[in-house]
Amino acid sequence: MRIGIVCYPTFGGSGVLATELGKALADKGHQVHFITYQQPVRLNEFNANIFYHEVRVPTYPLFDYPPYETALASTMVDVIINNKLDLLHVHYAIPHASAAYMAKQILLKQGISIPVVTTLHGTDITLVGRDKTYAPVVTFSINESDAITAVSDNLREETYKWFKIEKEIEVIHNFVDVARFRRKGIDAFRRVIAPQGERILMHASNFRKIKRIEDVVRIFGNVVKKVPSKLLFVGDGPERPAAESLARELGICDHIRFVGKQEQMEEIMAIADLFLLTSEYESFGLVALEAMAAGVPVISTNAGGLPEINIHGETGYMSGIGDVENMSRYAIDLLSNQAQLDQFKENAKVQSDRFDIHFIVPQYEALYEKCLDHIPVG
Ligand code: GMT
Repeated sequence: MRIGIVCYPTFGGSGVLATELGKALADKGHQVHFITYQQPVRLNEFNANIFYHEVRVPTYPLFDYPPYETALASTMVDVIINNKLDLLHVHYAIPHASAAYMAKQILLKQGISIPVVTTLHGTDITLVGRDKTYAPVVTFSINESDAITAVSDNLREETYKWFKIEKEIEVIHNFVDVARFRRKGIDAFRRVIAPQGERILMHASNFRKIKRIEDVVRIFGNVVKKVPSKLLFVGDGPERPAAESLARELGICDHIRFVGKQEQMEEIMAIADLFLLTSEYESFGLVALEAMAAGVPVISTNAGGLPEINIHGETGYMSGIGDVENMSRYAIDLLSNQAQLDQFKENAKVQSDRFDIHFIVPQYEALYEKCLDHIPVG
């Protein structure tokens, strides 16, 4: 198949998932065309089946807001025609689903019929999409997609709850390339972070409010009093200054490292003992799954789709949103009991196997086939 993939090229989970999906499809012999405004961060290796088309948004003094959606729809039309694409798969509804609808209508006028698959990822539904400024367009363009997928049961329910969706939403859970994440931590790297053999806790995200990273700092503040440990913050975003000043206030700065945005997550995850995800909402929590694949237990909230991946008392623990004391207790107990920690590490790996790339990517391929069967040849 010749597949167009539209996504955000950034470190966010939707872009990561879309890029990994495109790479996996290319490995299976499909021709994959990424259409984005920048090279996706995880698109970092050569593959003869992968093509990248940059969306250029020319500016003009009149434009306070350059019309990205128009540029995207036009680029979609151009790429679809010139590369004879069979199908367009857009990740994150805003504005990708409505741009795809526009492109589809333009192509229909030229006798070309292309199915559009929209994958909902989370905040496009639960946060941004629900805002009434966007909701009518989001509802319309989701309904106009030929197939709709959500990355968790929870996100599917949320979508039906907040939007008037007339079609079936199929759940295709996020995935991880287990083989890539299953590696031994580099000792030299571990020694740099934890020179005295301290435990290593980790959090990785875009540091937005929804992640509640101050809770991560507070949990670590409690843990470090009882267990010699270090905290690695991976990623960056608006809440970083607040986290830093809280760490200073609690007098734990020397034990915390902010390592910024990282591409090789598998290398970083491999040195961690425990992953903390304190979000107010996660449709899925791809980063937690990647941690599990690396054999790292997860202490998380029980928000959104997190209970679909983190098994309480087996792969980690879950608590209510903001329940710092409980999450701290769980972390201290687990890090103080080597046998239990080892068992949880194993359980985390076993659980991540259920979401391995080799099980999930065929689900997308089957959906594409189904869409192509239903579309009349133009
Ligand atoms: O987590 C974020 O804020 C980034 C966001 C995105 O769309 O890039 O992630 C969402 O999609 C991921 C991949 O499907 C999910 O694993 C995340 O849980 C989801 N984030 C939220 O729902 C907050």
